[in-house]
Amino acid sequence: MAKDDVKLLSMWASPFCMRVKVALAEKDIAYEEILEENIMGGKTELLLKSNPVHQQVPVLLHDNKPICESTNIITYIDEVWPSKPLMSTCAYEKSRARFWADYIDRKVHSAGKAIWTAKGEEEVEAAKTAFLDVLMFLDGTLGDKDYFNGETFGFVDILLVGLTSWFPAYEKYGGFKVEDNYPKLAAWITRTHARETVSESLANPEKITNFVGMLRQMFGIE
Ligand SMILES: N[C@@H](CCC(=O)N[C@@H](CS)C(=O)NCC(=O)O)C(=O)O
Repeated sequence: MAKDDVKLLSMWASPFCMRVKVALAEKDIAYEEILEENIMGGKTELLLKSNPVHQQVPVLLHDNKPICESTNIITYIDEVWPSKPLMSTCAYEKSRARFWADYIDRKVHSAGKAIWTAKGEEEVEAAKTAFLDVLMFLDGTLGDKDYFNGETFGFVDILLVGLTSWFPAYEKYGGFKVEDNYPKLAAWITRTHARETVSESLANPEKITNFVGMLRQMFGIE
C-alpha cells in the first residue's frame, strides 16, 4: 500500500494546530508541517485554496484532500488511522466526549483571549473570573481521574491540551494561577505535558507569553 501523504498547514503559536500535532504524534503518523509565516498579514495561496471558508489554520492535507477545523481534523485522524483509538466505542462515552469537546471549543480559547485583551483592572478581573468559571466545570468533570476519558489519554485530553499552551499567558495577564484554584486540573496539565507526544507538539510557553505581549502592543492594549 502506498504511504499516506500527510501535510499540516500550521502556525507555530496556534493552540488549534498544536492539538492536531498531538493527535498525529499519538497515532505515530509521519507528516510534513507547512508553516504559515504571516497568518495575520498575508495568507498563502495554499491556505486560501484549502480552507476558503474560514481561511484559518490548521488544515490537514491527506493525499492532497483538505480537512479543516481542528476538532473535525482530530475526529478524521481517529477514523482513518483507527489503531490506538482516541474515542471510546461506547455510545454514551462518545456522547460525553463530544459534549466536552464542544464545551472546550466554545469556551476556553475565547475566555482566555478575553483576559489578555482586557483593558483596566475591572475588565481583567471580570475576564479572569469568567475564565476560572469555565475551568471549574472542566475540573469537575475530570474529578479524580488521570484523564478526561478515564485511564487513557484521549480525545478530550487532546482538545484541551493544545489550548493549555496559552494558559501561562492568561495567568500572567490575569494575575492568577490555575493550580491555586484547581489543583486537580493543574496536576492534569503537568501529567499531560510530560507525555512525549505533547511536549514535542506544544510551543514553548515563554515564547507564547512573549508573543501575546507583542499582540497586546499591536492591539494598543499596553
Ligand atoms: N475553530 C478553528 C479555529 C482556528 C483558528 O482560530 N486559527 C487561527 C490561528 S490560532 C487562524 O488561522 N487565524 C487567522 C485568521 O483567523 O485569519 C479550529 O478549531 O481549527
